[in-house]
Amino acid sequence: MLSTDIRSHFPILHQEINGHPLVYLDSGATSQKPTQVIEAIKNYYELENSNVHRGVHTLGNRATDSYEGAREKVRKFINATSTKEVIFTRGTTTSLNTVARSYGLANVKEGDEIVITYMEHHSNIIPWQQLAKETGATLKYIDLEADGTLSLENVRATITDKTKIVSVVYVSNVLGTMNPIKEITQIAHEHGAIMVVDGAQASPHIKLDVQALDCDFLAFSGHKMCGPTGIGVLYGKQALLEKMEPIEFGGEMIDFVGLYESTWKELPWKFEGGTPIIAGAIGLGAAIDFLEEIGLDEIEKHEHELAAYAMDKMSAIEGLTIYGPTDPSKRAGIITFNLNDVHPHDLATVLDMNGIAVRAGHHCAQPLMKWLQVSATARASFYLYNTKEDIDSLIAGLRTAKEYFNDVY
Ligand code: 7TS
Repeated sequence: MLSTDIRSHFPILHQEINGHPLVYLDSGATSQKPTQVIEAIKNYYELENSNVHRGVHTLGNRATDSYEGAREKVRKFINATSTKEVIFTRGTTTSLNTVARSYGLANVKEGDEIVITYMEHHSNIIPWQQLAKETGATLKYIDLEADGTLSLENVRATITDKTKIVSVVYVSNVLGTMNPIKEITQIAHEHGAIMVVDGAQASPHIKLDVQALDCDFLAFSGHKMCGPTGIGVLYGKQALLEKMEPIEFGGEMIDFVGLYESTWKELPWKFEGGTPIIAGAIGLGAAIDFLEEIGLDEIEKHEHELAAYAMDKMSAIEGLTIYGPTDPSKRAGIITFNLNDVHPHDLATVLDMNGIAVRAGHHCAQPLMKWLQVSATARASFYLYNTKEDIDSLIAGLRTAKEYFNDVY
């Protein structure tokens, strides 16, 4: 387990909610922010605030250095070969839409196939639905195994020579399933398709290496990995990005503007129209420093231990159903569950009365809810600052809720 000292870096955790110490188990929605990130953003606004890439005055140069410095931190974090492959976006949603609108519209035509899975977040479904509608392509879903994992047989059975794009979540935000991205990428490539990875729930928890995965695009968000909201990343292989058109046009992304024709800046800036998310990128850079100092391997190990501990304790609660892989080593620190017939919103409300924050609802994964044959679930998601005591509080909260609802349901 990681040291509980880590909690001292997160000011928000040291407060009471409804008369109880806060137990934050909703990092899957967004993580809390350490002082290092808050300070980096404050430092930028207090000492460097200026627009970037204008190169005349000192503050502008400082801001540019910090912004581009953050890009280099991201490059190293995901092991991209060049900063040309690292585009700052608003988050995973924007990154995935950029691939669909730019690469997708130029390369997908009627009769082609786009392949995703039943466990995707809406952000990795709707851009492809729209692309399929506009181009006449077919959207296909890879089916899941009963325990919510993907089998490579099903992957092979779904991807064909007509497939142009395969887009799969690395870690499911509902089931916690960790998917075999490297193997799926290989299968996609054997059929001449490109591989897009939704890394929103992976980047906070596991070491990413785009060269080892060989994926063509990777999308993730800063706010789930200790960084601020409003910043995310689209990684893309340089050869593909070079051929792609921007989807936003205006200042910052241009080289030359004439009356009727314009040319674009080189990568990565041609995809960053308008004043960029400077403070956000700097905050994300600080978050990466923070995570790397602790070590992604250590963080992953910590979460596996918490998940195993929680699953063991939760399985002992009669009437509690856990969805997803039963083997904790096959899942990240995300546990989705229902308690008897109690509506997850009611359950989350009672837990909140006890200071415990969990998410309830469809988790932006309605096709997966349909696959699970439920309308909603409750979800506890862990991060590096959670402890076994947090899990004990959850278990106690669940037992209280069970008693409370015994009379109601
Ligand atoms: N993909 C996955 C797997 C996600 O979990 C999320 C956000 C997104 C994409 C979208 O990320 P965004 O930063 O662009 O919004 N997931 C959740 C969640 O599980 N609860 O709240 C947000």
